[in-house]
This record gives sequence, C-alpha cells and structure tokens, in this order.
Amino acid sequence: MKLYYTPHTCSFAPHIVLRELGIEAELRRVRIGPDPIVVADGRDFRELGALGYVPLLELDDGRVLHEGVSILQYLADQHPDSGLAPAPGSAERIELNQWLTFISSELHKLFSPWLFHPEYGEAPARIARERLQPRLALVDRHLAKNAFVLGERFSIADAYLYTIAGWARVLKMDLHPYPALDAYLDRIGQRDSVRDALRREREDARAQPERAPA
Ligand SMILES: N[C@@H](CCC(=O)N[C@@H](CS)C(=O)NCC(=O)O)C(=O)O
Repeated sequence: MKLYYTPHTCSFAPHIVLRELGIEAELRRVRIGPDPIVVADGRDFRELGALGYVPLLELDDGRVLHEGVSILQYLADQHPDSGLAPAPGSAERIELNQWLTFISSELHKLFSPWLFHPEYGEAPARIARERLQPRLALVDRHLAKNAFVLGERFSIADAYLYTIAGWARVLKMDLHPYPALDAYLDRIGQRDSVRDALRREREDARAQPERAPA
C-alpha cells in the first residue's frame, strides 16, 4: 500500500489512521501545486489523480483510492475491530458521516484556498476568517461536552478534524474564543499515532530531497 502525501496537508489524516492501525504503508511524497510531481521519481502526479490532490492511497492490487473521506472510511472498514469507525448502517455511522462531511465541506475547503493558493490573493483569507468563526464555534461547543468527535472514543473523524483544525494554528488564528478546540488539538497532538506520523514524514523529507521539476 502506498500513501501519496504532502507534509502539512489533509493527507496527514489518513497517515494518522495508518499509524493507529499499525499498517506499514510506503510513503510517496508529492509536491502539490500547478505542476504536481511525485518527488521520488519526478512523475507527473496527475497521471494518478487528475486534480493533483493528495491524499491518494494506492492499494497492493493497483487500485488507487482518492478523496480523503473515503480513504479514511476504507481504512477503518478494513479493520472493524479497531473501532475507528462505527459499523456501516448504524446510527453512530450516520453521525460519523455527518461530521466527515462537515469537516470536508465546511472547514477543509474554507481553509485550503487560503493555505495552498497564494495566487488567489487576499480574498480567500478574508472569506475564510469570517466564515470559519461560526463553524469553529460549533466544533468548540461540541468538544466542550465530548472528548472526541464521536464522544468517548477516537475515530477517523478525529484524525481529520485534528489535521484540518490544526491549520488554524499554522495560520496563527486566535483560538482563545475556542478553548475546548484548542485543548483538543493539544490532546490529539500527543497521541502516539500523530507523533509517529509526523516523525515519519520528517524522516521521509530528509531521506528524499525534492528533485527539480522536469
Ligand atoms: N476533495 C479532495 C481534496 C483534497 C485536497 O484539497 N488536497 C489538497 C491538500 S489539503 C491539495 O492536494 N491541493 C492541491 C491543489 O490545490 O492544487 C479530498 O477531500 O481528498
């Protein structure tokens, strides 16, 4: 199995889940942007994913999975005993789906033009700052009452929320209005899976310097 990833991006969520599951996937670093490449061999990354987005998960049978939310669910569903996702069809699974969709459409896609597309100018930052406030407040209210997104237990939604909401810190947003979210980011950041994934991405970057674009 190969995870196509870029440091500091949403691909960190499936990487956390791989570490939670103890799966030794190969890491394939991608330089995203207008001419995305697989760093190891300089291959045009759009040969694998038309939009040039990470994450992609290449399975051992050659299938390539895209869309972070489905990759997270694929990994969890392959290992139902992990408890990383409730059983398909259950009420808890619907709750998980709601949260994954919320994180993807209401948080991730507000942050990402701001974070990854400086060519769009100031507008994405202004719009994101404004629209993120009520969304982060909603998350904060939920985390004030729940240790994890689904309550008492870590799930794939936490891997995703930690990754995306963590961008607020990268972008130096003031998190004082969201103390429960702030504490949650500290808490999840201490998990072995998160620290291990971070360490592996750093080691990979050191071991595999980027080639100049062809
Ligand atoms: N719909 C995709 C979006 C993934 C996505 O936005 N990936 C970002 C990094 S967080 C990316 O690769 N951006 C490259 C670009 O915008 O060119 C998913 O949810 O997996």
